[in-house]
Amino acid sequence: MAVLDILEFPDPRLRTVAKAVTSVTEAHRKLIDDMLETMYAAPGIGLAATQVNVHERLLVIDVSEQHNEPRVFINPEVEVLDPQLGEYDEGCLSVPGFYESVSRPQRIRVTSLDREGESNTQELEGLLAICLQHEIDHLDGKLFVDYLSPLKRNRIRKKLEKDQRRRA
Ligand code: QAP
Ligand code: CO
Repeated sequence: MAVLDILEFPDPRLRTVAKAVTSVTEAHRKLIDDMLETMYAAPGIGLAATQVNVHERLLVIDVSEQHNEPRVFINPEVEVLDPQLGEYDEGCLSVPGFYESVSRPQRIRVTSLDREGESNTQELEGLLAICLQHEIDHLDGKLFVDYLSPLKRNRIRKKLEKDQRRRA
């Protein structure tokens, strides 16, 4: 297993639209394990393949307190069950140090493949539903900062660019 490098906003590679996984292979299972290790090391509750510069429709989530309920979603397809929006203070491993309120549907149904390539349909709510939508946005090249005002987004971009220059 390995901790992978995470791309940071405003890296243009985060804007890539990921391609569907055609069949789940041993290489995907290794990527999943590395992504879980990377997420737990951060620590974070969700990580999309896009964030580690792999442009396939695959993401991992663990919202449990003990960090012992890893979930994998491959080729996720979401249906909104309740159009009622809920606000949540979101963060992102690709936007370190910033948390802002974002509104999303509260209840969703998701159909996806698991690490064995089996199809599953689940109804999700709460933080899990929010996190899944945040991670699917990554697969579509979107970030939570896209929901903020241009003023807030530019402030975040400038601060992160400065941090990145300092580290380079
Ligand atoms: C997405 O984000 C998420 O700024 C997952 O300095 C988060 O795991 C969806 C993290 C909240 C919904 C609600 C962020 C770690 C982790 C940071 C994360 C940081 C260190 C973010
Ligand atoms: Co994120």
